[in-house]
Amino acid sequence: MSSIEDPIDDLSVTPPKRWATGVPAVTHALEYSLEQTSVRRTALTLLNINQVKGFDCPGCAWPEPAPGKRHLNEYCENGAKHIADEATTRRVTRDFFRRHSIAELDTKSDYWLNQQGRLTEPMVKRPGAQHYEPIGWDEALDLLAGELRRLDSPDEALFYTSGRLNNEAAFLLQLFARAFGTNNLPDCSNMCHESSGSALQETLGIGKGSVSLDDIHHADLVFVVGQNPGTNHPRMLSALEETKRNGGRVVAVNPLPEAGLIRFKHPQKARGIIGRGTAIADRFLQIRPGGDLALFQALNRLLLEAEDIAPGAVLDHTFIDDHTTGFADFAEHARKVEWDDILTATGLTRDEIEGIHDLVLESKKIIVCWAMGLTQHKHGVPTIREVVNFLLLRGNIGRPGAGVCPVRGHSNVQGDRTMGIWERMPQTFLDALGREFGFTPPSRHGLDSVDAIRAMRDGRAKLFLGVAGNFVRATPDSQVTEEAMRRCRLTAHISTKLNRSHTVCGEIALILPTLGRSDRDVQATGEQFITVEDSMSEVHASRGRLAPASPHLLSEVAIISRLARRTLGETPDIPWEDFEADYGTVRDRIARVVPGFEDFNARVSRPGGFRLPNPVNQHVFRTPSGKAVFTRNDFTMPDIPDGHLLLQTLRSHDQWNTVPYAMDDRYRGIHNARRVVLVNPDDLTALGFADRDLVDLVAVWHDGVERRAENFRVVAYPTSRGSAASYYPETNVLVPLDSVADISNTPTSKAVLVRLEAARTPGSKETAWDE
Ligand SMILES: Nc1nc2c(c(=O)[nH]1)N[C@H]1C(S)=C(S)[C@@H](COP(=O)(O)OP(=O)(O)OC[C@H]3O[C@@H](n4cnc5c(=O)[nH]c(N)nc54)[C@H](O)[C@@H]3O)O[C@H]1N2
Ligand SMILES: Nc1nc2c(c(=O)[nH]1)N[C@H]1C(S)=C(S)[C@@H](COP(=O)(O)OP(=O)(O)OC[C@H]3O[C@@H](n4cnc5c(=O)[nH]c(N)nc54)[C@H](O)[C@@H]3O)O[C@H]1N2
Ligand code: SF4
Ligand SMILES: [Mo]
Repeated sequence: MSSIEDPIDDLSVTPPKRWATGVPAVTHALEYSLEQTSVRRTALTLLNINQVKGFDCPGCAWPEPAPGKRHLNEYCENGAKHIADEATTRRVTRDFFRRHSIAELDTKSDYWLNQQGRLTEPMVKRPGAQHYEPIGWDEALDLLAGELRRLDSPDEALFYTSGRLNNEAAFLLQLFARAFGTNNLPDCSNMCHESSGSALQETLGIGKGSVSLDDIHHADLVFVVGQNPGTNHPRMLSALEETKRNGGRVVAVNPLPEAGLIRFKHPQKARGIIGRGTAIADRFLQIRPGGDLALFQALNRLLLEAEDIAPGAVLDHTFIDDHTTGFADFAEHARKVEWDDILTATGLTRDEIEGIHDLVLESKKIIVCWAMGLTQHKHGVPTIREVVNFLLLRGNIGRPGAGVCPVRGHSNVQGDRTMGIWERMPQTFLDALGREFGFTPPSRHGLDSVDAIRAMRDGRAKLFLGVAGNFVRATPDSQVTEEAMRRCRLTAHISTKLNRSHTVCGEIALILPTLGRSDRDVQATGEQFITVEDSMSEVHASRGRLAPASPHLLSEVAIISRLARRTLGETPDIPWEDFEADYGTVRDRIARVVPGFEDFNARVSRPGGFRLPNPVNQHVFRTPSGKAVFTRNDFTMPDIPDGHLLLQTLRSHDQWNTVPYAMDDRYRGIHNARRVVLVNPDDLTALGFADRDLVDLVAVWHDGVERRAENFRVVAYPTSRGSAASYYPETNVLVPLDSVADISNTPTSKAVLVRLEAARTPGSKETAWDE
């Protein structure tokens, strides 16, 4: 890819912020909104975010407080920016595509592509063409259906989704894929919380978190591990503030001293606007990257030893005896973990770890929250299993104020899984689906995101349909992935905004523009709402309020239903037309197929919706033994040879996944640049580099292929020794496709072994800034 990347020469650096949100956050959100859209639309959108009769913030999966407890402004800076980005009044028209060839668009930055505005009508790139041209909906969907039918096997098709998709459309998409004959349903979750799902399913029998917002508020001790809530789940800080007000404590574990973890100013409260805000983390453990497995092993060893000294006073034996298996085996193993190993892996002192142990002993109710800092490591699954061991030891599962809290990313990523978006849905789900719709779903597992790339690369998959994401930029090994996509017969994307996945085309390519969460959705039977499930299993309705970005947009439900009809022909037991006309009929079917959704339409119509039961909270564990499982996890840590750094690829404050909104990362003090790499000053000296040097990042991987990201400005930064941090997706080119987490197959986006080299071609095209 020859994309002209973001400017680097305007870089300015200020000290990292010690607090998050407050007035500047509100100002920044309004600025972005007014830049993108009108005052009226800004007011209309902001007043409707996360309100009972409004729409669900598409910003992240953090839950809303109960209906009576919401603020008038129940949103954060980033939620507001996210909505403004969708509610923008800028438009991409057919004229735009006439003016810009696909090759030219491919040289533009991700930022530039997004800034062009909302997509307005279906477009096609025909074989050999240099430009997209307009195409009617009927012709577009006939073309796509025809190519699907022409495949030698349904398994040559891939149906990718991101967690932006709502429940109704997700349910229909997986129904369509399976009625077509494949389980090839890769999704963003494969690159996100798959490690959490794998570890929790195995140990607790369900791949979801067990806690509610109320549990967070009333916990004695909350761990926030591998997560940057100030940027990625801002309202989580309000929840943690409440934990603290109720006397609870917070431990943050991170290689970076992230602003929100240190201090927080509540933007909607006078205290937050004027005062110094609340100090969030009582303890901050600046851990080495990938050291979390060792940390929790250390805590577990300390707990076992404390129990030896005071038998019966430390562990919850009743819970362990009644509800778990594997304790003896685990305990024998856990006692053997060596302190030398622990201290090397974590980079912490024994005093620091013992200090946390003391907090644990003082706390009856403990919650561990985590996100990508744990999941995107080679040993992400064992790390999360060890977190579960830690909680099981003192019975911190299935009682108020305690439990597991994988903090989800995309607003409906959890719901999509519940609806069957998974390449490996259990047979019970497939049987129920087949019974309801009169067909036999395929039972062989489908391809996940990494395997989907391999299949396209090797010519085993030929047709790619992406719904609500940006596959080419979200996935690892950008060059390999782009070549793989270009090998396809057809690539099609159901999207709201222009992105790189539209410029990296198969022989034929389609852009199918759709409604966003904030757009009003009117079908034959009238105005529709959709539903989503947040990170804490709350299912609720979402209603768009704005006039759609263009009269030619179809909803995701409509596009999928129409495509299914054209592809599958007559399906007497699947009334696609009814589904499109009345989303309530989709929910009626969900109610009959998906456990926990009985009486769906009635229950979701209540203000605030309903919470799906998590059997773990009744001490019901759907594991083969019927009990929660202690596991033994071999000690392991990333190997960082001399002269190398372990690079983590993360989000700036001004981006939403693959989409940069601006060039700043305010809380970390980075301004006007994204091609920067944060390195500890001592590592820089040891490596022979200095602050602001221009370097190439070169990945080190055993296949000998050179993976290089050019022209990054070094910033001396207080990150933990041995680690470096840089933004995604600019650095995805460095993540080898085969570098994945054991078991979950998640790309190791937080653990890329790199070396720094003086920039090979400083001042090359890549450093220029275009428009
Ligand atoms: N504004 C905004 N909000 C978002 C998103 C967005 O792009 N923008 N994306 C959404 C999505 S899809 C997701 S999945 C979430 C992601 O939310 P996060 O997981 O918070 O996102 P990342 O930026 O990947 O940050 C990972 C954090 O883990 C830390 N970390 C890295 N390696 C390690 C490690 O080895 N150990 C420990 N303990 N910590 C480590 C990093 O320093 C960083 O603070 O956010 C969601 N919300
Ligand atoms: N190196 C590295 N790679 C990563 C990560 C990392 O931390 N580091 N994180 C991973 C994670 S956690 C995730 S979740 C993935 C994210 O991967 P994706 O979910 O695939 O990517 P997004 O950037 O969220 O997708 C943005 C596009 O979604 C479309 N869109 C937005 N709203 C809507 C809508 O309402 N409907 C439709 N149909 N389309 C819409 C727009 O066209 C927009 O351009 O990336 C993963 N990749
Ligand atoms: S915390 Fe997440 S869901 Fe809530 S307003 Fe902010 S971005 Fe939206
Ligand atoms: Mo994610």
